[in-house]
Amino acid sequence: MTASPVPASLFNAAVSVLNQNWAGSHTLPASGLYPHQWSWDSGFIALGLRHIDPDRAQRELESILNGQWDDGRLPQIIYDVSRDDDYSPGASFWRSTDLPAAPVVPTTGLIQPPNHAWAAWEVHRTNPGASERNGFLARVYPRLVAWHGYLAVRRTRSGNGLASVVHPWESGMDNSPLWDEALARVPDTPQHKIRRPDLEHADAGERPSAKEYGRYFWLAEQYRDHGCDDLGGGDSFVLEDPTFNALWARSELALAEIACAIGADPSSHEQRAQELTDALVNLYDDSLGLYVARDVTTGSLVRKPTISGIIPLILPGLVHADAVLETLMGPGFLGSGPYMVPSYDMRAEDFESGQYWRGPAWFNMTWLVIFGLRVHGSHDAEADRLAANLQTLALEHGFPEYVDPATGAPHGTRNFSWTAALALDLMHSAGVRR
Ligand code: 2M8
Repeated sequence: MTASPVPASLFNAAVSVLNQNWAGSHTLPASGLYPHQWSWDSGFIALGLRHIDPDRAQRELESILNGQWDDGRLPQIIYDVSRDDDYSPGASFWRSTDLPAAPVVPTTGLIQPPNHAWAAWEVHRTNPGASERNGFLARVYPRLVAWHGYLAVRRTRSGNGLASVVHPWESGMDNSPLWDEALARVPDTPQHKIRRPDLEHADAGERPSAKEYGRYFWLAEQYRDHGCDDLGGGDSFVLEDPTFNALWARSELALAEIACAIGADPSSHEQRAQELTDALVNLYDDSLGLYVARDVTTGSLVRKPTISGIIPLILPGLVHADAVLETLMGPGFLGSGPYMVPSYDMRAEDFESGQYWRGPAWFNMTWLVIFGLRVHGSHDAEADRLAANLQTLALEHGFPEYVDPATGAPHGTRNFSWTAALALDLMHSAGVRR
């Protein structure tokens, strides 16, 4: 299926979404459902902002870096305390400012996938002269190095070099089928009384269930009550996720570029990018033909065919690239010609076309797949078709959070920032070989 050609008004409409969601120093993912700053959202948003206002793209990234903890972590969320009742868990749940290692701005203790160094490099490349004049790369480089250092020191739990997530929220794909088995071992009875302001902005059938929320809060409480120190309290859910680690590797490649640009030594970044790319073989599932998660607690692979297992295509030199490309083009993902890439194999028994991370197509994931196809110089026509569909669906449906892959019907919230930002990016980079 190919959607109709992109109307010229896409640019203005996307810019207007990003302007409406601009909060002075950063962009809200969506002003109702997500009223704070989210970490990997800011990375994706900066990729679009750079085309309309490179200074603002820099501010977006420097704003999330202002939430950095002393141990180097970049938090999942930086809170706007004036809106603490509008999202749960809020700043009053985490009480991060009581912890000596946390910054003065209130944040969560959890993290999200590390796409920031990659975004910083792309922001710089859009207008290198202006970026150099205001010292952008030199300012962000040490902070980004510290962020990756946190992952290497605190989050490599299994000895294979890959980072683990200790909460589904950390993957960015909150209720992905990859987490079902491990979550089933987690109690759904937290101390905290759960409020669901999210349900005022999105249909309950499109959000995680009450039971899932019980488990999310239980895990978050454990982590918080152990001082978010990664030493205890983060052991009930420890998984290695392909997308998280692929973004880390891609961001190490970007750090190598940044190091060169500011006269630093790129070799440690090149080496880590290679090590991470190589270590992904630990997550490869031959029978599914893609990467899966690994449960570090049990040592076993979680054999579910999700979009997370396709995203490592963003890396050059990937040993299993050909097999993953075949899976991507096969019947579970793009074979039946969906508008965008589904988040879960469309043939799976529990595939649900409108249920959050359990089937719908997301704009950031489709953007990453398009990037991956271009990295491997493969299936150019398919990359172009996906890029056209992404832009058309974004505009037609008011920049939805996600869509039904087969029909294109919109789901989740609207005026969603990364949808607008990535549509803008594709307008500017369509056809560009990476
Ligand atoms: C969603 O996650 C938040 C928790 O972080 C939520 O469900 O409330 C995910 O889609 C995540 O990837 C995204 O960063 C966040 C904000 O857009 O929303």
